[in-house]
Amino acid sequence: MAPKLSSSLLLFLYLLFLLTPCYMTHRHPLDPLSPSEISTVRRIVKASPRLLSSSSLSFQYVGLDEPDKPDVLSWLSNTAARPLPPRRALVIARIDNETHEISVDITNHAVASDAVYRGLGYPLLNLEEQFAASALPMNYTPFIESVAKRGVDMKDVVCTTFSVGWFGEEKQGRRLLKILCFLAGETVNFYMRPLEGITIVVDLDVMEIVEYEDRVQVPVPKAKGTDYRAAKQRPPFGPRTKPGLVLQPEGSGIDVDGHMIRWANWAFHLSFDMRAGAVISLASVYDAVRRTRRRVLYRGFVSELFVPYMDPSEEWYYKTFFDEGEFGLGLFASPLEPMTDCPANAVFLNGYYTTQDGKPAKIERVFCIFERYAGDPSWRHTETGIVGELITEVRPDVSLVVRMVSTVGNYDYVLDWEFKTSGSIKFVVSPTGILEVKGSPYTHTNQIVSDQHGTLIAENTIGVYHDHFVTCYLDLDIDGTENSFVKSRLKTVRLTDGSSPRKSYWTIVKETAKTESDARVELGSEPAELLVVNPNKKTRLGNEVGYRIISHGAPAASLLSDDDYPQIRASYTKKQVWVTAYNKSEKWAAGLYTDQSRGDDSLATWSERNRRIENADIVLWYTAGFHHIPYQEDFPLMPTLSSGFELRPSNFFESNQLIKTLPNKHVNLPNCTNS
Ligand SMILES: *[C@@H]1O[C@H](CO)[C@@H](O)[C@H](O)[C@H]1NC(C)=O
Ligand SMILES: *[C@@H]1O[C@H](CO)[C@@H](O)[C@H](O)[C@H]1NC(C)=O
Ligand SMILES: *[C@@H]1O[C@H](CO)[C@@H](O)[C@H](O)[C@H]1NC(C)=O
Ligand SMILES: [Cu+2]
Repeated sequence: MAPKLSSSLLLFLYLLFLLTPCYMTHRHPLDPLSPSEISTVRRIVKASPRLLSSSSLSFQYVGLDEPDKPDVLSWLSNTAARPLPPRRALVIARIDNETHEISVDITNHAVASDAVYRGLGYPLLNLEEQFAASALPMNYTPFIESVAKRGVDMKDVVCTTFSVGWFGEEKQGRRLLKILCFLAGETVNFYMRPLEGITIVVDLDVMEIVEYEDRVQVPVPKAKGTDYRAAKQRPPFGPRTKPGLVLQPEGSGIDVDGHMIRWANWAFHLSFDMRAGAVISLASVYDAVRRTRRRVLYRGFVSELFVPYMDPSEEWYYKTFFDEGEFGLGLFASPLEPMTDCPANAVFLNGYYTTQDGKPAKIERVFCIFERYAGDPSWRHTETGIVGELITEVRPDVSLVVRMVSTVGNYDYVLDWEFKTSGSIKFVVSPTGILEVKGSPYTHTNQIVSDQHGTLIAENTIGVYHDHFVTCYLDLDIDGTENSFVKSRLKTVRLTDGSSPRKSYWTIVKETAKTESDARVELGSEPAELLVVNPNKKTRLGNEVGYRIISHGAPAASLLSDDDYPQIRASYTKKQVWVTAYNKSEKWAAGLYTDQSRGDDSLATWSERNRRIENADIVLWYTAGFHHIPYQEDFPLMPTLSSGFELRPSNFFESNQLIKTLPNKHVNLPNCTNS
């Protein structure tokens, strides 16, 4: 819990920073808050007169309150002459059991506004309150008795926190968390050893256990075979591969200038946010024919990650997590390991989040950026049709990857944004890490008579069915802000008049979405291509310039019934594609206050307004989904599984950009010695 504030000290600090000059170290209006800005925000908030009389203050979210889009764009068009737009921070804090939305003007050292949020749902959970909550069972007598009853050692018990969800309660109650405990001991993979049957509920505002139940006793799965550390492995070992290395004899092609990244024909801004993780802004691609940079993506980031489990029992029904809105993809980002998380040629950047007490905290190597050449061609042709000549032209496919890994408890999500020289932007999410499993009396499938809501993946271990829905926010600005969403439907035409030996062919029928209701798409329901075009800009041949979105991986939509509570909270997961009118405050697909939310602030409800989206500033939302049926190979830790999409230029360039990309010279590798 937050300490009591000393008002005289704060008044002193307040006066002190009024006298301190403001140093502008930022070069870009979208730069994330620096550690010193986070400290400044903390001082300003703590010194605000309204807070001097309060007894508790806990920071839940602090991030850049980005300048309005027109201000960013006008700054961009004239960076030399203009100062940066004012720097502002959005602070979401809990003060005396209330949620406050505080806008802090960093440039002028002032609280610009402070409003109590009285709507539904609660802010992002902070790390410190989760640590505090998960320590509570250790001194809670009924729990100690439950552990003893299971014949296991208290010193091996590890507890973690889980959001409680919302299941139809009419009155908004308290800020609660559930605690689940596991057994470590001979293994570090405690997630594979749940102490099933115990329900512990903590009230975060008083930091006390308010509900406790020990309902059923289930065998705790054994530790054998669960540890994944190399040092713990015994023969027979797995497949062997020879070591390999990336060599770039002419050095790196990546130019990192503050938060601006330039590489080949791409330039973009990369920022870190404690909720969203990586935020890509102002991605533009150089067009060699037009000799100009062309805007593609104003902003792209993961907006929400919904993970509902499919076991309705007392101990499991509530497991319907919003990993981003409740826990924070940035807050749970893992420092990347050089040489394994990222190749040898990667450059690394740090990120900063804000602690419960408002102080900056660093995540080392939160992003890696690397040039990828995986030995694949980007295009090729062999020509044998010309007498006396054999022509073969091949170009390597080299791209730039921005990577982050978010480890939200048991799962790790590898999140990649990849920029290709062809003009494509790819997004790939690859879950790996540890399944959430249920302890079970069963050791063989022949004992199972009823639906276990999962797969027996090891003795006494059920890998429970679940989904992962990763929703991306894509504010595309193709060659400008005004864009349209076009569905090119492929339609079979029957020929019956005998005009051709053929009986059928397909052609396309283009439909431009007029309003938001025209742009809710369930992928796979019909053959179609989905494009964002700029109807005001045409190629030399008269086609509208655009990008299309291509699914990589089977599209998945939620299978829960519409009236199920988790589905009401994540109703947008019934469609994979939505298009909304741009609105600066509509960023989080499951709402700004996701913890215990009820779906009233969500992508689907915004879309209900049915705003005009033709030739307008629009945002495309794409959900990459996985229905995860666990298999034995997911034990004791699952290998990566990938899904995502590609944004691919479509009548954007006059022709294939890569024909005029000259092949690299063959590189003579220097003699390598093993010294
Ligand atoms: C916050 O709420 C709890 C009950 O949930 C209460 O005990 C406590 O006194 C409240 N604190 C303040 C400052 O109102
Ligand atoms: C922008 O979005 C917010 C949140 O949905 C809403 O309250 C507000 O009215 C919207 N503004 C406009 C101009 O539509
Ligand atoms: C090393 O390079 C020299 C020429 O520079 C060459 O003659 C020799 O064969 C190379 N050695 C190996 C092991 O490739
Ligand atoms: Cu999964």
